[in-house]
Amino acid sequence: MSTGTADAPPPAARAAAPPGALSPAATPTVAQAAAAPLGAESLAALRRLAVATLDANWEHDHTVPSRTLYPHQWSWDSAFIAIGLATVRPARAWRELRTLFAAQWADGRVPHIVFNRALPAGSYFPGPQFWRSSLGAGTPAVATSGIVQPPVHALAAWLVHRRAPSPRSRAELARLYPRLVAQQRYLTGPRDVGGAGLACLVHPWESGLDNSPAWDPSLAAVAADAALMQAYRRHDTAHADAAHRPTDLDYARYVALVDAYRDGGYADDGLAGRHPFLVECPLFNTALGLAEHALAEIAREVGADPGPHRERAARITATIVDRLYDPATGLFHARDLRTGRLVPARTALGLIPLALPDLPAVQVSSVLAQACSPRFGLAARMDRPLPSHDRTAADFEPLRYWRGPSWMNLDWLLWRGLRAHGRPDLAAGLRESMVGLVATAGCHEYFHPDTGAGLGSPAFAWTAALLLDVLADD
Ligand code: 2M8
Repeated sequence: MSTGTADAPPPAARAAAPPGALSPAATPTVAQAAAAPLGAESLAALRRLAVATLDANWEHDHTVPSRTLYPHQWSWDSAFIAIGLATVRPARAWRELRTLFAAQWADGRVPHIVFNRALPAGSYFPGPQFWRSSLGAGTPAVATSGIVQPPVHALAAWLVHRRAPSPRSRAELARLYPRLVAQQRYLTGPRDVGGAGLACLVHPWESGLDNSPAWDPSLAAVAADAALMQAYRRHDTAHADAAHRPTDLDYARYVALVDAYRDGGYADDGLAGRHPFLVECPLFNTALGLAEHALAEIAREVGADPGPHRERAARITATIVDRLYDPATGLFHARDLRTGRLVPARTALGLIPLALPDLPAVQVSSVLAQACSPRFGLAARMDRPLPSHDRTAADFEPLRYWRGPSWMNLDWLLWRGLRAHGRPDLAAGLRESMVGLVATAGCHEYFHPDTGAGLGSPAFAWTAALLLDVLADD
């Protein structure tokens, strides 16, 4: 989708709220949309659509990812949301981050869900009664989950400040800084199960790419507890097409993993000997490295020493290259700590280390070659959206979430990497594809990787937020 000259507002922007209500059949493909460039008026309409989506999802002190599917506060969603809010409602962006970090545990972990106590039990599964976060040590008064998500918050805080710098935003940064440092200390301390300096995930949900083929072999080794599953009802399949969501077997394993971690009081000591799912993820650890880069900037701004952050950032990048890069595929892969092996699946996770500004040239060029291959189809003029999984793989599924569909946050991370590594041509192509997706389908949770049709929740907050960020970067 080109964003060049003037024309009528895009179809999704003309549709009534909630945005993206067009039926997939009526939605032009990204390739078709590319033939009809967007002008200033259309771009303004798209911005209004995104702001309306964020406003509709605002809930007294945080933004919900989706009113139906995800009605509480999610950790990495809030970071992406804050980045977009900074372009239009900076005070709210800081509020978003403050609310999330008010739920930080004493050990530094930032929980992946902060539950809204005003919602009835059953509005999301697994809810507070299942997580029972008070079983953990040093937990906040509010109910939370006990696992984490990719630490994109330091980057978010830095970008929010840079977008709208003011004495107030400097004060917000200074207040958040020790909390962000504690978050890093948790992830590189108790969570460094492999002992090499990377964070280890104890649940696929911690990756944010819950259902990615990258987790299949490790998840297959987890005993599914069918009896446990029968005691609960899934919430997601009541609001989304079951064929697009993880299978019941996957869910039974997800629940068994939560059960195991919770019954150990969410403690991390001895995880190597007892926990059935332990992986190092390229995206999560890229976020860990990006956080140290951002913390170096924040430290400078608030009068702290940036040096240790720079050193840690360099070490994390070197360790990601050392442990997660496979020269045979030219991509990064997850490492299963229980088998000691790299997981063979070539997913979009393997492209994300490109977002690290200090990624060595060898890996930059091989990841770019893979990104531009038919597996992912990145180009200066994209004819299809970027998929979340290798589209030539036998287990590529265009409709099932994280197993093929296109996601705005993966695009955004890669877009930043392309700019950091001197590829404005490819960055522009990816940006146009992102804008084209929302222009044709609305602020959907994810998109069909061939047609660009909207899938999942139709009014999804990070899609709206990251669109605002890329549009503000004109
Ligand atoms: C999805 O994950 C939740 C569990 O955390 C779910 O499937 O119920 C993922 O897409 C995750 O990345 C995202 O943060 C969350 C809320 O948008 O939804």
